[in-house]
Amino acid sequence: MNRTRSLLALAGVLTGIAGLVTSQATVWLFQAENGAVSAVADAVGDLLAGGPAMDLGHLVGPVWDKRLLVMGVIAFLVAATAWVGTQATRRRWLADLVFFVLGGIGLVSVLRLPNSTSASTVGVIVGVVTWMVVYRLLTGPLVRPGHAEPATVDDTTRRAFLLRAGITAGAVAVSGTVGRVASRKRRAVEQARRALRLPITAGTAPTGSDLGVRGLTPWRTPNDEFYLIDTAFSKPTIAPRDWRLRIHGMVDRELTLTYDDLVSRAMTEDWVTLCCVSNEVGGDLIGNAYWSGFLIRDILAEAGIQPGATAVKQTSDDGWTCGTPIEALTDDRNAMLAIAMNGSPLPIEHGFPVRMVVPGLYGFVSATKWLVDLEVTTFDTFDAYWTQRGWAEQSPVLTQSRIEVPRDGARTSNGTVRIGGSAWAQHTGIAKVEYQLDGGAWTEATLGKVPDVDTWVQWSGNVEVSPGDHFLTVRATDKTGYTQTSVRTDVIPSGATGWHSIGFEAR
Ligand SMILES: Nc1nc2c(c(=O)[nH]1)N[C@H]1C(S)=C(S)[C@@H](COP(=O)(O)O)O[C@H]1N2
Ligand SMILES: [Mo]
Repeated sequence: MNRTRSLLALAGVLTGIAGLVTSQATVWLFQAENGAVSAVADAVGDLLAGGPAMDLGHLVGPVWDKRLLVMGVIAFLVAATAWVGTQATRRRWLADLVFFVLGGIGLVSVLRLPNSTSASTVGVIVGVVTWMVVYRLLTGPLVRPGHAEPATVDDTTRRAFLLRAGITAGAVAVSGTVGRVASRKRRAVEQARRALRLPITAGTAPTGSDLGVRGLTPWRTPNDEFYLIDTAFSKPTIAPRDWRLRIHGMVDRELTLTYDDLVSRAMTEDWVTLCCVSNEVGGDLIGNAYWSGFLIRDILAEAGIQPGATAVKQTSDDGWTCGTPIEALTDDRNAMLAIAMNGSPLPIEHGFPVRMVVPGLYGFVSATKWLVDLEVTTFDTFDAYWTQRGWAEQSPVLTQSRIEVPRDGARTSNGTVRIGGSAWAQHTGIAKVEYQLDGGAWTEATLGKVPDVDTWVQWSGNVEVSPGDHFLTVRATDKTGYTQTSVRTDVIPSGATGWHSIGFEAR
């Protein structure tokens, strides 16, 4: 009887540890910043710091402070789950309740930290599910269904319990190891990335590209604010020395390039605005950076494009594919194999060590991150990742504009109100932006300076408003003379059309 109680407590402890490990392994695997335990420790630390005379950091230093808190959180969890284990016979429902409450605390702690991603949330969920499953698995042999008393521990129950405990421990060790290895690999690649010494510059934004209107999105998008879109839940981590690019298909000479082969070439640097086809009218899946890389047309010329080829199929290290017309890669635009963004080697999330950047085309048909393979071919031989899923085969960027100031739903002063935003038609160029207050006449906006047609442009203007509700609409005209249609279309299959409008209240 007492022995059963200890086994039940042991089952609880193992359950607790299993959930902690799978949760943390998830966070490592997806390379997120915040694990639940560390986040709860932070939360407890903040609570204590606000409390009376409990400045642990003062006594033991900030690092130990955090370590003590983490150990405290783990100790508390282990004690709680041990106790939950002993309750398995009489109050089975209690376990799930405790798991949900602990999971809830974990979730809140994770979500309050600014740098948490969805992987931190997934980590908490994985932990709670692990608890629920392992708890049932381990306490199963120790409770007699329908009885308030534990099963007596005979050899059969003990063996069943030990077997299940062993399986659990093994699974936990494996998941912990996989997570560790993933995070170590990431750290190693991060280190190799930081150690790179490349002849790259951060570029200088043209004077007047930023119009100085408060609240406008900066003309240059800093790397850590650049939107992120990809299908890779766990980002590929490729050390430069392991990277190879194979160029094959309809070419005279197959090429395989190493990172050193690539960076020994003449570099091209250029401002290019990249945007996503999934960007809704007024959306923010767009960013502008100074890219450093190597002209794809030179590399394709080295391989020798055979007559009849129309497309280059790109494959990423994670298997993602897209197709780009040969023409866009060989005409006078700076389609490049980019290795740096705003003067730093590509961040891992943005495709380190090498990605494609093609001015004028949406990312899903051109901007392959973690690029490893280029096949010169024709469009009819393949369907790329998104094309298989109903999106277009070819997809040039559509002329668009958006209002950034004031924000939709904002309150402004009355009288003269500064307004502004961005407009883009990459590789075509913006000729004119117009805005319209409350459905009145169109007024031409002031445009910021741009280096060429491959970037977005800021626009600004003034409106005179009386107190009350107003709405503001914007439209752009590109350098072909085309003015944005007001007809709203869905983003699928090849990008949204329509004018961006916002409402605001002047007081
Ligand atoms: N390997 C890979 N590359 C990819 C994608 C992807 O899912 N996998 N998404 C593309 C899409 S849809 C866009 S819009 C851009 C986004 O690039 P960013 O995340 O650096 O902003 O990358 C493109 N390259
Ligand atoms: Mo995209």
